[in-house]
Amino acid sequence: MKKLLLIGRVGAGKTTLTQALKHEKIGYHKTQYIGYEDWLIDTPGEYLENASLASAIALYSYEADVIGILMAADEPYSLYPPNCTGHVNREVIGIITKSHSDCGTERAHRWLALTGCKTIFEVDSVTGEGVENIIKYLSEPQRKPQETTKN
Ligand SMILES: Nc1nc2c(ncn2[C@@H]2O[C@H](COP(=O)(O)OP(=O)(O)OP(=O)(O)O)[C@@H](O)[C@H]2O)c(=O)[nH]1
Ligand SMILES: [Mg+2]
Repeated sequence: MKKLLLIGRVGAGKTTLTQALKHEKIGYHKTQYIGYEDWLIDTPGEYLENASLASAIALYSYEADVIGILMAADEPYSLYPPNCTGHVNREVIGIITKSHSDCGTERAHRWLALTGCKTIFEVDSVTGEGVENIIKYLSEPQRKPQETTKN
């Protein structure tokens, strides 16, 4: 499995997605510190929301193969600056959680696409909908960086 680092604002659904990906019982658990287990790294939302903690996310990204940036379908605004994936030297995927939400996923899709994410998943971690697509993606071999040609 590729190792996945999950980031997103408080309540975006990182821990619930972690539980769903590991086929664990879904239950609320506030993340107080960065949880590093097997192929998943769960982070507290405060690390994304607070500039003084954000550098820890950058450090942990070096431990991961893929960075998953989460956005709940009902989030009122995006925390991610446009083209921010360009700063990351790892594959970055977008994950829309709470996809059952009345708000729909279209707006979250647009915001995640704006960050530069080419691959975007939609999940509902509570019902399990869409979660297998992420597991399948993580099970596939790592994409190799494109070879550069010499002139
Ligand atoms: N229906 C539904 N509820 C969700 C989903 N993801 C998260 N939730 C709910 O949203 C709340 C917050 O989810 P968490 O997984 O704790 O969020 P988090 O991103 O880990 O939050 P922090 O640890 O505070 O950063 C919980 O009550 C979850 O049950 C989802 O995909 N569908
Ligand atoms: Mg959490």
